[in-house]
Amino acid sequence: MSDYDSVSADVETEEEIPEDHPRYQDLLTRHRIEAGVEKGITHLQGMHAEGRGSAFDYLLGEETIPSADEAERAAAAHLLLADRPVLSINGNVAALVPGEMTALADAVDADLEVNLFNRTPDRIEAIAEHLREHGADDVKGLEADARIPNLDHKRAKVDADGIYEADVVLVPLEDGDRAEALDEMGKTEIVIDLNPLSRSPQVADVPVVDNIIRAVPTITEHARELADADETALRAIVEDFDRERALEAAEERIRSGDL
Ligand code: PTJ
Repeated sequence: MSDYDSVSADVETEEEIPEDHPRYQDLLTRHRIEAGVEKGITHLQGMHAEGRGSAFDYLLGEETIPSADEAERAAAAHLLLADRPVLSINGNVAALVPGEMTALADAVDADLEVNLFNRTPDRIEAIAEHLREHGADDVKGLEADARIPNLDHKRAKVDADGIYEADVVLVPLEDGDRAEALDEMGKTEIVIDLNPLSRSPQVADVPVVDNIIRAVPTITEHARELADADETALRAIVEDFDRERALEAAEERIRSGDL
């Protein structure tokens, strides 16, 4: 029997997951994704994405490695420097960290935009409502009155005054084609993805190789600490960050981690 079997089979609510379980964070993540699917927020493909992420997290030791923390600090600095920062929300992000994304948006004065790979009006509406239930007062993504160039019609839809006009975008768990298309638009792209070899972190200005449930609160913490920093100090953090080194450090940890 695996570490999970005895617990996950009969867990009905989040509160029933024992906090002292050795795989607590992973059980919690899996539970939130299942609940997201049941609520019509998360696409079934989100379960596959979660499984892939979970395997990489296991290999990373299920902790924020030092290079990821540096990336999270650089992400906070970029968001604070931005004129029009936008945080992108898909079905997995909404299920896993709705309140945490709202708190980050508040800390860096960013907009939240629902931006789906498998786009349906019902899921857009359900996710916007879910975010409002978690404290968001203005949710973008419902207008979809602009298109990301070089992507097929459905996957290209964004808000003209949201992602389309943004200078800095946080796109967690993003599809590779869309991450590349946003990069080609010249945006500063922050990607959260547990797989450092995936195309999205490979094209990101700031690849954050960490579980989103740890990454988002950490970026918010850094943003709060840096709230009074001047522009020179923030620019120095951005310039000191080395994206290649961050990707290499994560890959090295995965290949040589002590499990
Ligand atoms: O809600 P939609 O329709 O927009 O669809 C969202 C998914 C995630 C299904 C869609 O964007 C998709 O299929 O994504 P991919 O191509 O599977 O990429 C998801 C990436 O996120 C993979 O590289 C996973 O390793 C990674 N990932 C999964 N869970 C986490 C994660 N990264 C960080 N934290 C996680 N909890």
